[in-house]
Amino acid sequence: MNIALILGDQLSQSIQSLQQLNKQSDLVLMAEVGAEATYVAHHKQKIALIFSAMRHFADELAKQGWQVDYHYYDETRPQLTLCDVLSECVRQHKADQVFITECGEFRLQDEISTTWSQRLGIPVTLSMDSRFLSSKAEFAQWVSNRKQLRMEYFYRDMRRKTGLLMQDGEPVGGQWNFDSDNREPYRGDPAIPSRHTFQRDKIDQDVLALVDRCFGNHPGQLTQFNWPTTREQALFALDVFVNHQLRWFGDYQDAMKTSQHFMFHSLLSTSLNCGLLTAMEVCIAAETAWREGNAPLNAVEGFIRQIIGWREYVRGIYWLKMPAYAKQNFLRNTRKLPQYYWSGNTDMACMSACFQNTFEHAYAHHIQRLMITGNFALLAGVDPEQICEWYLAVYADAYDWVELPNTLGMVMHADAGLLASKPYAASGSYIHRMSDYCKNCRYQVKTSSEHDSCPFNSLYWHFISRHADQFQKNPRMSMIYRSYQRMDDTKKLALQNRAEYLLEHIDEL
Ligand code: FAD
Ligand code: DLZ
Ligand code: SF4
Repeated sequence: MNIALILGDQLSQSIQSLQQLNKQSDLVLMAEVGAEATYVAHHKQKIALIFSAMRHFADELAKQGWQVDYHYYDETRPQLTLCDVLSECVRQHKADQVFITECGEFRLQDEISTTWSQRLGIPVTLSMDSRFLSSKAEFAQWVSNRKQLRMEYFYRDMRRKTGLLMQDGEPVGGQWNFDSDNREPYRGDPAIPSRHTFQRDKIDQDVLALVDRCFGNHPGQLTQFNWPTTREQALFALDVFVNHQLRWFGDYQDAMKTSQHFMFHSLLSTSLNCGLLTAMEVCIAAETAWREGNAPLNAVEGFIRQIIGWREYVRGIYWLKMPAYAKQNFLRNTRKLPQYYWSGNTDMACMSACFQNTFEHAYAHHIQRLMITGNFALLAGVDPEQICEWYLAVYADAYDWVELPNTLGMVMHADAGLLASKPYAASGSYIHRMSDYCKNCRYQVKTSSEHDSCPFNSLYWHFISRHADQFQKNPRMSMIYRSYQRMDDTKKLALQNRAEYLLEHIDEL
């Protein structure tokens, strides 16, 4: 008998390990284990999502005639690892071979490929994860042909490969990228559609109770849990997004508004990343909306770019550069992560709004992650490992392959610009322009060095000044360095004093 171990983020009918089994004679194993649920302090909703989606997927397989051995979380043995459960299963069934689809995180992939076969005493065959459009080998090949890595060129190749938004070998609309039409601030119109509430079945309810009981010390709340936990629900969420929100996605992709946690974003990353949806079907649904006149090209192109461009690109970089990538710290940052990242308690209204979203929903949209909580960590010089751990823990869509390049590379610039040619550092003016947060804040966004000035302002100039060696020759930053050089010395000193005061009292903001 052969066993296929299907992991919590491999919940796809097309998963490779399933194709290698014989339905009549072989066995599918799925296991809820403490080791995976606690290797970082995952948000309660993330654990609930994975356990519930795993249970639903196992039921689906069983209904299709697969023999499934499902290991429920064992409250009496919270330390169990996947390999512990697998070895019990191998022993019990006297299995000949184990099939596993390569996993998303280096941590586990490395452990499986270097130790499991020996530990189990039978061959463990790892197969490629064909759910991604670009395999690790194809990405490495793509990189080897270029002097400079740019996501935009990779994205164009993915458009050619998939045929998405292409006509006769050319991009539809005559250009590859419509970003210049996107990124408006939001002024209250059009109305943001409210999010659909999913009915919770017995499986969901059991899992929510289990997580509440066993992972009560993990961050976040369960009360607003509303993630799709079945493929059917995920397809419904895709349909609602494509037909009711996608048309505004491009225009308001970067906009933020108090109490509007989701804006016009899709919330599909959790379903994509655990396997309930495939990247291609999501993109085809978006393309169809454009072809049928239900969404404009700028929105659809922008959305598809995030998936076949950024999502595939960061995965490529991750596998190309791991494990050394995780240790990079180009800016030599060492500051401890301020305590409000875990408690949510801060007077900075923008940060507080993002923390609220994060803890209530295990979600924040891209600009909240990049330009608020990420930007602050960059300006404050937080140790990349600590901020990476935070992002991996608190978002329901977080897996190392996608979280690490986004945080360490895009946000913290710790990879010396491999992912982003300039740091995404910004002062309070950017936040003021793209949101309404500042009007409810105890800090003043218009000033920089007063006792109540917006912390982002002086910290921004402190960042610019302290990293002049790394960035002043960067052509994309030359304008900002010229502005800084033109600033008079009294102003520079006042900014410096305010920033240093803030850094000394960073936990109290
Ligand atoms: P939408 O805004 O609706 O975008 C559509 C889809 O595009 C997303 O579902 C996602 O699959 C993809 N996408 C968009 N941007 C990116 C990106 N930069 N990288 C990869 N895929 C992207 N995304 C994750 O899926 N998991 C993570 O752990 C994660 N960590 C992040 C950490 C930081 C610091 C930052 C700045 C970004 C991170 N992202 C991560 C990317 C992005 O923020 C999320 O994919 C997005 O917010 C998910 O919400 P959504 O489904 O509503 O996305
Ligand atoms: C994230 C997660 C959690 C919380 N729990 C489990 C689990 O109990 N069993 C399982 O198979 N997978 C889980 N996962 C997802 C894995 O951590 C994920 O497959 C690896 O990190 C590789 O991407
Ligand atoms: Fe954030 Fe500064 Fe605006 Fe307050 S004033 S919300 S801290 S940007």
